[in-house]
Amino acid sequence: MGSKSDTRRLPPGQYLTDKFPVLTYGASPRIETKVWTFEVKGLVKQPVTLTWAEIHRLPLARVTSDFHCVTGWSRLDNVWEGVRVRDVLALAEPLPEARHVMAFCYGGYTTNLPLEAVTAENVLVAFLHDGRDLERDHGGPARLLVPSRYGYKSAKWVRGLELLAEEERGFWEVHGYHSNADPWTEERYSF
Ligand SMILES: Nc1nc2c(c(=O)[nH]1)N[C@H]1C(S)=C(S)[C@@H](COP(=O)(O)O)O[C@H]1N2
Ligand SMILES: [Mo]
Repeated sequence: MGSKSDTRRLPPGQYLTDKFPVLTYGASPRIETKVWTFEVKGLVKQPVTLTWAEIHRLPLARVTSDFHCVTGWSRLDNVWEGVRVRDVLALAEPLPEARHVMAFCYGGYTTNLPLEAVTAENVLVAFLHDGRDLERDHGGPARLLVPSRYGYKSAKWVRGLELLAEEERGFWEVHGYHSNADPWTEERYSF
């Protein structure tokens, strides 16, 4: 993995920060875990809606990863804990024609990903960051974590996933940000 001063860990055009900036379009929604649910819908055999208690019956997974925002900052060695998206999807049994995913959120934010990107073993519905409950401004009580992509794919206050046959573009992607968003090849903009 290398130390924090190892610049090979920094994708092109990024700079390091030790802070954890908040980057949100609009206000942070407030969702109590009592009413929180996570939904998997679209091209699945068995649509599911999990409560906070139900999703916590899945195995807890821990991922240490670097976070890269397309505006330029990178924060290394974040420790995230939550459940693997692949475990949640397995409950819903995706149909063979499902190829793409739209993540949707409390507050209305959306972001799209290829299905194979969200079934990677380090993609989480994350509840904890650096050992503490996820702060509300960082997406608490739960956010998506997609380490392989720029930060805008890590949807805060995530409310569910819709499985799709064809790609649809999420909030920033419609506004010209790259649909795939690989920081190592600087997939920042697409139009
Ligand atoms: N719901 C929601 N999720 C979001 C955003 C947002 O505006 N709304 N911003 C994205 C962007 S651009 C980034 S870089 C990260 C920032 O996460 P942070 O605020 O925890 O640092 O959240 C992503 N997830
Ligand atoms: Mo971002």
